[in-house]
Amino acid sequence: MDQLDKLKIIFSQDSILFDSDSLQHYGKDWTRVYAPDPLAIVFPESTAQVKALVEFANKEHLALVPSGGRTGLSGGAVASNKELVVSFERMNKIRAFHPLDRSVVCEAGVITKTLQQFALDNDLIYPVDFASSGSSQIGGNIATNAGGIKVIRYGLTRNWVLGLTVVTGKGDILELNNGLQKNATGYDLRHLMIASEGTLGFITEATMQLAEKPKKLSVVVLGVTDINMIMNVFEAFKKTITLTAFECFSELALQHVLQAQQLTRPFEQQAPFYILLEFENDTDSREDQMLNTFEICSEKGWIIDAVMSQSEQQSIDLWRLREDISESISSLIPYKNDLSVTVSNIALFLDELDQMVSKLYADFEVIWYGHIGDGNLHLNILKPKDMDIDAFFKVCESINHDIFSLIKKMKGSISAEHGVGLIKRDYLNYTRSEEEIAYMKALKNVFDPNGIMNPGKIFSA
Ligand code: 2HG
Ligand code: ZN
Repeated sequence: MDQLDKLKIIFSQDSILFDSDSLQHYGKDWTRVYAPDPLAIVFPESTAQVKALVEFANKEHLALVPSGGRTGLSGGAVASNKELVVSFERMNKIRAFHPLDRSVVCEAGVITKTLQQFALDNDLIYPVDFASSGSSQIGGNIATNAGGIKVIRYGLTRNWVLGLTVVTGKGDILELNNGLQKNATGYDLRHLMIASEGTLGFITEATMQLAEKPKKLSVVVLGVTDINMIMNVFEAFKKTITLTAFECFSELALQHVLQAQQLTRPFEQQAPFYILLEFENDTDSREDQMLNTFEICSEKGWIIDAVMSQSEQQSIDLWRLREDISESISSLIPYKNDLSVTVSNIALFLDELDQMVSKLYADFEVIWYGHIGDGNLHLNILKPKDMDIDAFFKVCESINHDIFSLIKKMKGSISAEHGVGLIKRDYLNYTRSEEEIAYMKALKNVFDPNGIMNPGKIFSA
């Protein structure tokens, strides 16, 4: 009996897929660089089934790849080596809501938007947000510690996880932190699981914290005269208003999004860079403070023009100028960088990176955007139309050393929020020391001694 036949005994026929369309669909994430080649896809419906599956995989030496919404950008959910894909699609129930704790118990496959809507229906918010919230799942968000557009105010996914149920690579079920606010009883394994990309265990359930709803938010888009002015503007606004987002994008990025999404410019005048900021605009004085700061920034020559949302719809439209960039350039085969340094270092970093990019990537179209208020920049290099994909990726990879050395010099990260997966694993040493990587590998061995949990992700199998 082969592994597939044995699997058919554990899982009913409608819980396993192995037709070629499904293998293609579930074997990849948004990276689209690796050819999917999984063995099959299974759809467990409970933690107990995941445990049975992990026990089976250990006996059979079968590699497992967890699969959420597969919106990742680092190859963390790619199965290209006859692994069994474990989809959490059917574990999509919200199991409990505790109003006094403001917490929600979700199965791993709950879609981010569903949780956000559940929170709104209860006059609260789930504040972690990003463009892929309509398809990404809570389990995947936790496994990659997803960031997004509100980190400056609310932090990363990690901040909102009160409890986890995890099936480890050994097949044990761990209930971690049980929704507690306070629990000072030693090592917090919950935090070890967050961002572990399914390499230690699979998250099957999570207790998520919700937050109070802000009264009114307004969105402002500003045109900036020069890349080096962005952080001056940031400092000025950060001091005076409560920012819920501070994002940037270049004129080239704007051009792509306008064309691909049929949107209109925020204002007539072109600027080399734009800032999108969102702030809590709940009193008249807050709006006055925003306007005063805007005037100061204009007088100093940092800003050339601006627009502020006057309605919910206008806020949504302005947000699209930033949020839709990634999708708008996806068909142009971008080589992606997701870089971060401390916010204090970002001005210096932008300056050095700008010089480096104009020299190293002189022949390529480079698209700048990101969560600059968190110190996080997404630098996307577009493939020239007439260049072969492999040759293009080779050139980009050969340039990585220079860019990542700058990151290392500034003690930054080669992957701020997209994870390591397959795409960044060879560069881990630019952000993590040799000793740290050795501890990480030792931990992997404790939780997953047979190396069956998402092998080859974060570091080579
Ligand atoms: C964003 O901030 C996403 O839009 C995607 O993290 C970034 O496409 C990218 O490089
Ligand atoms: Zn991002």
